[in-house]
Amino acid sequence: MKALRLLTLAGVGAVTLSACGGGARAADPPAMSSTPAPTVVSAPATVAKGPAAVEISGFAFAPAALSVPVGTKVTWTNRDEEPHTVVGSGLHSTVLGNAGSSYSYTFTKAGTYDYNCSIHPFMHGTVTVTG
Ligand code: CU1
Repeated sequence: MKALRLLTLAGVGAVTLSACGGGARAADPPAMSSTPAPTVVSAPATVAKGPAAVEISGFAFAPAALSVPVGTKVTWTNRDEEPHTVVGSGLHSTVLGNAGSSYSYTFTKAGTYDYNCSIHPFMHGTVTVTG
């Protein structure tokens, strides 16, 4: 009996809440109460905040173009079963031979860092570091 009474009270509460929501402001357009859409960045590079990650998957770096502020640590993680590397512009990983193996580098100077995979030279990536 006690459980039934609690359920009944909860039901009354729900009715009361929905009654409040059905007041005069119910006619407001839905856009007024919804979360604003995220700002669309027109730059082609992915802009990272905080630590940044690049996935190596399907013989490609993703994102291939990344933009980060100075001081950002970027971690590349191999998701392929094939070995890959991250080499160029001061970047020099060991062979990331297993899926899940990773390489990190902290960018301390602004500039454009081009890199590729030394095993598959067609794999290109760029990190743009902004001051
Ligand atoms: Cu590779």
